[in-house]
Amino acid sequence: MGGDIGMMRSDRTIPGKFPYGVDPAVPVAPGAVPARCADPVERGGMCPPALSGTRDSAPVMRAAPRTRAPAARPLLSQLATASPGLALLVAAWLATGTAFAQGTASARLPVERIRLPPGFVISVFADNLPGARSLAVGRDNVIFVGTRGAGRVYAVRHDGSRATRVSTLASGLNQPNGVALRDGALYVAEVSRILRFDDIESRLDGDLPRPVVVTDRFPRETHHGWKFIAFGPDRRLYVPVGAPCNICAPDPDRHALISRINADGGDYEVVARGVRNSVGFDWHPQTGELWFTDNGRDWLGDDSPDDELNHAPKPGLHFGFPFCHQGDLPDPEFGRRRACGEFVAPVAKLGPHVAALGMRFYTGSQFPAEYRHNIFIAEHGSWNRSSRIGYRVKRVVLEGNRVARQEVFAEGWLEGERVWGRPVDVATLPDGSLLVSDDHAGAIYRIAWGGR
Ligand SMILES: [Ca+2]
Repeated sequence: MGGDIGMMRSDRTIPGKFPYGVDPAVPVAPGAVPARCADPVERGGMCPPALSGTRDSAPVMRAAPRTRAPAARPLLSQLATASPGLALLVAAWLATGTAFAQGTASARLPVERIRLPPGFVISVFADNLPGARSLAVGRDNVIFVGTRGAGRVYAVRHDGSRATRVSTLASGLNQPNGVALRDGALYVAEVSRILRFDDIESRLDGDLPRPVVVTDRFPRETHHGWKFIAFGPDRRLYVPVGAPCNICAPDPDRHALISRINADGGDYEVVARGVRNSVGFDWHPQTGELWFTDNGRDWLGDDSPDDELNHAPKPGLHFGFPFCHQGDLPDPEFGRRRACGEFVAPVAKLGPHVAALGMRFYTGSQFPAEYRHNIFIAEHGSWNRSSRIGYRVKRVVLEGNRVARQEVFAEGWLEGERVWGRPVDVATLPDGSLLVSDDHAGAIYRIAWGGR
């Protein structure tokens, strides 16, 4: 279906400075709470820890673990008066403490506490990546990494087992969550724009390319406005647009959908409707069909509805939002208008509030044969459940287009109610090892098969 998003905006150079700043064409509303924190759903690692709702009539939730920095800070001004040198030292220590919460020092990320199936090993692949979210694996040992509130896009060069150099390609962007590669160019999704950095992989060591705006016609709402993007087997760019709310009935051609556009921004088309907020999708390596995760609505209790794994074998399907959740749960408000039977049910219920985000088919050959073409799903973890859930990587085993089973593959970022990491995306390296990004610790992990 056509739409005004399809208007071509190629080759317009963005004003602003790259790689160290840009004047976004779409400014954030003045005085607004930083977008990453205004929307409590799937919040990034750098929001305030208090978990009371900001948008919904929310019960007060358990606070996230505090860093030691806030409590100690008032001492600093006293110290600065008494002993400026000591105050500097303490300030440095506090900075380190904050960094632990948001991630810089790999020595302090306790990856040895992550539990994996026997034979697998996990290590810190990269750190010092505040807000690390979506991953795009480039050629020549480069990984591109999007963020949300950090506003940055990183390039991580590596030696196959860990990062050797990290650079910031762009900063000051509006929730640049999505990254995708095609024909040597990097595409970056902000809230309403898609940017393109030409020849990025061959220009990392020289003059970085200035990005051009592929399109700036996506909706500007920041609620669920951050985007995962990926190129499909049809070489078109798939761009989701989340519902601008927890629960509402928005224009079905503008929100709560997955769209696709040509690489030049043209021919906007809605591929799937009734999708509340998908932050991860992939195509089956054999069928070429689209599979995607979708985040369930909030405030229907601790145990419902489930997040979803969906299968879209053809365009034009409707997956239920806002009328029906998890395939069989009518919405208390919108469920009277349409029946669950009118919509495509998920192929798997993934659990309530787990925040299922990045998902990829495993196409490597390093892991044991039974992992081939499984789906790995990154669970960012709950923000408003009285007992936390998620914060792990799940494995989904398929038999044809049916889900045979799902099981936890990697867990340990959640310890009791304490959280030290939040998986966002997964990606397979050419050697078949699996990367997992973490926007809370600001890190990327690598999971490899050690054989045992
Ligand atoms: Ca659904």
